[in-house]
Amino acid sequence: MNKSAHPDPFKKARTETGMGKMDDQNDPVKMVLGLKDVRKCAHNWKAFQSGAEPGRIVIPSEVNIRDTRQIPFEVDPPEHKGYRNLIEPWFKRPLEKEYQEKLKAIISTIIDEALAKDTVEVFGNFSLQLQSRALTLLLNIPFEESETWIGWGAHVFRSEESDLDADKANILYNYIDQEIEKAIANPGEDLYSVLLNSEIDGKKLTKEEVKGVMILTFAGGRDTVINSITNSIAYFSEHPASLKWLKENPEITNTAVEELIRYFSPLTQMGRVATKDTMVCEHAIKADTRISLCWASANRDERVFENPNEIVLDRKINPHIAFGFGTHNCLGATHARQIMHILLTTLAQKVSSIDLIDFKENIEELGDFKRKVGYDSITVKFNA
Ligand code: EMZ
Repeated sequence: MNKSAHPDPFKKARTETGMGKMDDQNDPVKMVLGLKDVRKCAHNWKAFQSGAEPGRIVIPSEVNIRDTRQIPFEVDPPEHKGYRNLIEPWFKRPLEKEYQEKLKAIISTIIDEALAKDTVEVFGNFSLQLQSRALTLLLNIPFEESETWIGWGAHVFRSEESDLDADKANILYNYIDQEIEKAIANPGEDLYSVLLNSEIDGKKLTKEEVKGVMILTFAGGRDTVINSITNSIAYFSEHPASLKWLKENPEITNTAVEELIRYFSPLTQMGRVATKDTMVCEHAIKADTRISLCWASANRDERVFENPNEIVLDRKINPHIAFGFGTHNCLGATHARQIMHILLTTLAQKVSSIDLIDFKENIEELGDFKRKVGYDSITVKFNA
């Protein structure tokens, strides 16, 4: 009964020193592991900046495969605020009833398709589809476009050859360039057109800025959402009683979503670059070196969460930071939460049990730490 478990590799380092370390392409990272410390560093954007060289705050670093600055995530205050205020209302649309109805239709269809099949490889033939089809709503573009994105596979930067494949990344960048040109020639109601026609302080966004927002929208919510969906299916396959419980008590669904997201912490960590010599947990941090805010470790902090390594679907106190914390908290969180909410509700309604047939775990290698982030593949049978 532990195939769906995600062990916490950070416990020892977190409790002993509060810090971990890893190398990453010769640009080492000091990892901040405790929840309080992660929050403190995330809050301190003056000492720990996001607006470093594009790609450098991501771990593994994307400096070699990306020149475009992702917006608003690689911009610091005060400029950050102008972008964030502009984009935020669009990313809150998942709170609208009409949006939720459309999302429900997408998710229902996918579950019906899965029920009709003998077995399903969930990572590539369920979660990727769901994420891509749902993204057409967030971008407000025709459903058919999801076929193109599904064709790229689950990772936009990762291929069989490399975790940071420049050729693969270029597929995404060229595609976005093309879509921007199309939206200029033929403006519509989609996110590209909306951004191209927006202004901050009386100045129109440039194509490069629009591209920066779009890369983030495509890349930031891709494997994170796909892993959240896949990991949830794995969990329910081993815990049919939880599925039944949700069906009988739909009022716990919001709490259950937060708990699954805390436990899976689909984004392990995010980096920052120190702007000056400073200290974290009695560790010296030199100017122009990297720290990481390790959300995955913080979310298992035993000083904050009771039984941190258990999934407690109705957990009462859950101040998790799986969507980040502070200025840069996740822009896509509203969309991601809706996906998870509707997924859980619809699974509980339509599926009685899920048989786990075969799986291969996806383990991140982070220096001394090895962390299960999800599955490279997982085959199940859905039972009505
Ligand atoms: C970046 C990042 C954003 C990065 C919130 O996370 O997600 C990663 O998956 C991408 O590779 O470019 O968008």
